[in-house]
Amino acid sequence: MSDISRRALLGAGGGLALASASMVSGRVQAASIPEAPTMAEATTQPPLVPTSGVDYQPVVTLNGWTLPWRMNGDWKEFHLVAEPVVRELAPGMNAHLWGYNGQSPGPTIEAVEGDKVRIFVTNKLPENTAVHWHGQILPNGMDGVGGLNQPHIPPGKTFVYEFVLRKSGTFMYHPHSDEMVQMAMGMMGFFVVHPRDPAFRRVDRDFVFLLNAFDIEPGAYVPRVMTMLDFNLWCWNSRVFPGIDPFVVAKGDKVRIRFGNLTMTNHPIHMHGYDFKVSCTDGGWVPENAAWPEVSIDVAVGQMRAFDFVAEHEGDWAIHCHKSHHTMNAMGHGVNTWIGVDKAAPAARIRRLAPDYMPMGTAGMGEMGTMEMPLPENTLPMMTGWGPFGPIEMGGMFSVVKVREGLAADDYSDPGWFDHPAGTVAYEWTGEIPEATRADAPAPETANYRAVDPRTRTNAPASGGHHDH
Ligand SMILES: [Cu+2]
Repeated sequence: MSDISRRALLGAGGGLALASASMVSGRVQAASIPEAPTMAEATTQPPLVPTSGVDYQPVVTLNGWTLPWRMNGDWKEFHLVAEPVVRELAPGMNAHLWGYNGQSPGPTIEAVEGDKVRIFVTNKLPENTAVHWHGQILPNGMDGVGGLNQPHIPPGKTFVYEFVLRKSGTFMYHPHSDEMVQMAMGMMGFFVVHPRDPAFRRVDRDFVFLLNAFDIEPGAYVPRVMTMLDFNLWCWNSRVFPGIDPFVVAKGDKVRIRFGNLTMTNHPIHMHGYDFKVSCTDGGWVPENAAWPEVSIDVAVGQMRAFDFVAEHEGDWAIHCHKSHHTMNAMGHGVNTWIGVDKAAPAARIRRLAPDYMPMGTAGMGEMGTMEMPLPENTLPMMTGWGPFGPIEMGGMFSVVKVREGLAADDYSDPGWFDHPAGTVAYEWTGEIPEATRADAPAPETANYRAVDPRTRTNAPASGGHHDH
């Protein structure tokens, strides 16, 4: 059976499935390896609440899942399988990627400060791999740089990583073998270590995701792996808007959002409606009295950031990368700028040859948000998505923080669109619009300002636009 049909079988019934240990190839005795769970869904899965050991608030992996573990004596054991996967980037587009345990990114590894972790990594890729545990303080031989700290893991083999989690915080894992190709193919995952003290910096909702990017030509399925900067699909956890799930929180919750950047450029992540405090990086916790207030936080390549806020303001608040081409899906860069150009005459002539021809772009590109243009198979519109008031005209790294009164603590289901209180939505002005005052005209008698001429630094009287020298 192919990997995909086997996964489809295991995934029958949806969600989590457990591969029996006998399916694991490699030299390690099957009886000593924990099961390798696999995931069939690209939607956000429920967090795994610990039922023994230290209590913590588990993280919610955006459009992802948490890797189940087993205790073996005092070792917490996990099993990652590096393998080809099919990932839905958004409904209507599947990408043929490499990942872990059925998805890209891989499942989130979650444990507690002081835990002894044993992580089995089985390589089902057609080439070598190795796993680096980004940000962890560990023995040099466990750091996962193929060739430097360990032999690369050949196809078909399983290696074991063992280390003690020396500090709590926000970490990730990714390959350190043929790294450029393997990350361009989607191999990465989140790694959260909770504090030993359950009360330390505790929040009510804790979301995690990785920023990644692919370069997939319209109509294609496999990313171009030699692309350096000009990626065309800007993802959160290998999803693009409108495929990215909302961040659902209850009014009054303490909320943490953590993300790591494994793309090849920086991303200023901006959240509307709130200011927040940067609380943690991949280097550790930011002391509370030193945390900067922000509304956008730039995350450089290879960095992780976490920010905290109290969800006081109800509503549907946009959260997105502030690079505007990162909230677009695959687009042609060779498109001319036509703003202000009258294309009526040439359009009429082109239509004699191509009756469906539509001139576009003379008033901006927003019209693409409403258009259902024929696209190549397996291709997403450049901008799309509908809200309660019309097209949202977004793609890529965009989602919505949905803050609602009275949600149950474990309820992460989409509550639908915000029901605005009467009189709180921007509205159309239908009255008279007076002519704007021109710079050289006298200010109206009702003016409650006065003009200052920067060239003479004299203060002009409110009644006039000229000055005495
Ligand atoms: Cu960006």
